[in-house]
Amino acid sequence: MLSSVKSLFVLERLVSTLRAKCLQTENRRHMYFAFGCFIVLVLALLFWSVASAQLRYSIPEEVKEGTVVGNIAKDLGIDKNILKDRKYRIVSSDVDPLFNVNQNDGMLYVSRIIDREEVYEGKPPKFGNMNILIHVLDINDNAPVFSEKDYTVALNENAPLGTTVMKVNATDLDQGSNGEVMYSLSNSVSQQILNHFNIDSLTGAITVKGVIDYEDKDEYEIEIQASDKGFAPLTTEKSLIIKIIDMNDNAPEIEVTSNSYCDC
Ligand SMILES: [Ca+2]
Ligand SMILES: [Ca+2]
Ligand SMILES: [Ca+2]
Ligand SMILES: [Ca+2]
Repeated sequence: MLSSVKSLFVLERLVSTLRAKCLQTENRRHMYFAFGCFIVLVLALLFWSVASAQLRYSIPEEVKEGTVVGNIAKDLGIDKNILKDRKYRIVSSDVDPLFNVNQNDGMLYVSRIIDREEVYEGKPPKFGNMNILIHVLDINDNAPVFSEKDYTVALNENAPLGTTVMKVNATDLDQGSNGEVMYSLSNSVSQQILNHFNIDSLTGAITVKGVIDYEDKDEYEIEIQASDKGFAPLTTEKSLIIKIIDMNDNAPEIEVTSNSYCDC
């Protein structure tokens, strides 16, 4: 594919040479006809060559400005002076382009920090008539985000074991394991909470694990956390408040007081 781009430049030179020779010959009419056919053929070939040419590179997101993406001149197999002579440059629909070509050294550079989560849907930049496909590799730069700012829920005392109290949800913008979320109770929660509640690491469902007694405790505040599965996981914590509803589960207690009275 890249050799076709190189041939583009060779063919251009060949056309120039032939044209010069044609002008010198006496039988110009026939030569012009042959030359015309040749031009059509060459243009078709050029069009095909350019249309099919494509460069591909990969870089991680968030690399600093000035990072080298690739050596365009070398990868096209052309002299970097040609890039300069023909004023090849990156064409982008973006007002603030992500990449630039240095016409002196033929290298493609990062113009500004690239956030994969921001530019993933962007159009590929063009170089002359060529698309350059630059795959921006994900890094784990987003922590999970809970769907709610605060979580508060009411729960009847004596709720059966296994009752789902609430289901929390968090999402993560990163890709693959960097964006997969798992839930847990925070390391800081008390033994009392661990005895009474459980969280499903996959679904975020919080369930009753022990006997809930309003007379024992009427409110729980549980720190839950969502972590991604990145190599260096990122974690977000959130409070869940569970208000226990009193049920009529205690019979009145009759207190009998005996008073001694003497009417004597
Ligand atoms: Ca990012
Ligand atoms: Ca990312
Ligand atoms: Ca992440
Ligand atoms: Ca009770």
